[in-house]
Amino acid sequence: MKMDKVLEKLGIKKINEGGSTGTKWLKSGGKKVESFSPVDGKLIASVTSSTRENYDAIMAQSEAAFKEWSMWPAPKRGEVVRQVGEALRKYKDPLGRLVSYEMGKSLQEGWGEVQEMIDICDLAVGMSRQMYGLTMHSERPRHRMYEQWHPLGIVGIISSFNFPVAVWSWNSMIAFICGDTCIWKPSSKTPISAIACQNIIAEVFKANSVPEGVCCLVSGNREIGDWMSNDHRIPLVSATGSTRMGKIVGATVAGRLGRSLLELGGNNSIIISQHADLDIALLASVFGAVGTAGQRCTTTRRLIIHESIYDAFKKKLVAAYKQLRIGNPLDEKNHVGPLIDTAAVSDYNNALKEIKKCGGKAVVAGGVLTGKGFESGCYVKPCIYEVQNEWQIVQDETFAPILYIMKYSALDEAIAMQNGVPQGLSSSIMTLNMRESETFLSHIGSDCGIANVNIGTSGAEIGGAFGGEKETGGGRESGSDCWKAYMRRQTNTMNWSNQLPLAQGIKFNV
Ligand code: UN1
Repeated sequence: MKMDKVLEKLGIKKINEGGSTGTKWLKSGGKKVESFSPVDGKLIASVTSSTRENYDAIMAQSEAAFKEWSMWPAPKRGEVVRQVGEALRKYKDPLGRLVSYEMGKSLQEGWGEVQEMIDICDLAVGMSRQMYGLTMHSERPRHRMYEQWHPLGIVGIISSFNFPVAVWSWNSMIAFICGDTCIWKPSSKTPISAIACQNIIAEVFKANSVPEGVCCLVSGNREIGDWMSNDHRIPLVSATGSTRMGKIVGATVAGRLGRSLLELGGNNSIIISQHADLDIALLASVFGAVGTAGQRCTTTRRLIIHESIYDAFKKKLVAAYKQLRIGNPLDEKNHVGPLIDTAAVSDYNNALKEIKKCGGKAVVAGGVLTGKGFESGCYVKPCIYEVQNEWQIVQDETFAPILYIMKYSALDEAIAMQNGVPQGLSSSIMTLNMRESETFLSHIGSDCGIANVNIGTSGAEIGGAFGGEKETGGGRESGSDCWKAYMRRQTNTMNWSNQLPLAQGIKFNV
């Protein structure tokens, strides 16, 4: 399908207003942001940034909508989300293509991202009938104690470029069934994919007469993130992106004692034991390191390989990297697309310089690709370097396909290396030895939010809670009881006796 057709199908115009309350776009005199594709450097379309005036109008509409929406029974809200899932199935092909073109990930991964949205809709529909509270036994006679979960209000969502549509859906679909309204600030690097989502939502919301203001979009730069973080009308800000951004959002929201849900940087490793199935280990490592051109928070950045298989595995890696096809991600033959922009290419180059300075040895050398098909200047070679875990460059997350490899001799040493970074998102071990895998999964094993056995570090399913510890921010999106993050808990005690017995046996008579 030609990109013009894709854009037309998704209702994208040449210039789009960036602020919406659900089905209505707000006129804005704000700055025009142009979205260029990293695939071929061409302009996709433009979006007009939301002004402060737009933002306040959207917030007011969202507050009004919350009053009505939160009164809809949860299963009815779930029915709307079910229809969003249906609409996403209908638009999976064009939306996946747009994500691939605007962000640069392979078409398979673009479709995969939309599939992740469909999956979260399905999870949310089921959850809309299962948001249980507990009843407790009171210590006082003829008293009933129970807890209820109430909607929170407006949920602010700040999402990053690398999953331009899925991350929003993990938050919004769950927030919707909880009775919350949402205000979404997408990455200014991928604003068109967000407009497309809003158009899909509008179709469903119109058909169901969902109050205007339940699903809002505010496009623009960092300033909007600041407005949201400082805004006491937003009880919960969910932010996905860099640790640097998360520290600012987290501190600002905490400063007003609001809640934040942070899903930040990762520095994920795979331990490859001498007891591993090396074919599985190889595929998982290569997909984990080069998938999305190394721009997932779950990307495999480090391989910690047992000394007895180190050389053999290194050979396999080199051979596999030779097979990688880099190029237009919309061409299904290609494995690796471009980085998001030339600023990301600079970060990649700076990291390579730093690795060399530290004495890192190239196993597969990196470099920027030029020539036919690479005119956007965003294509780089996936590369592999032998390094030391404690080097600062290895401790940092560089959002690029740079894979670090290291040797170990004993499992506890490997686990210490895996844990010896500031981030704590995803981790895995490749082993067929049960003592090793159980050690890795125990509390003396991986310190990450995600720990896998014989699976790579990326590609988590929405059924499990997603997020990590330490500088990854501690938040969890999706997964079993994720709805609790989008609601407030209330404890209720009812006295149906004809006395007032006090708790803890306290006597008080007047
Ligand atoms: C991210 O990069 O922010 O586990 C999310 C994965 C995907 C999500 C990545 N399900 O790789």
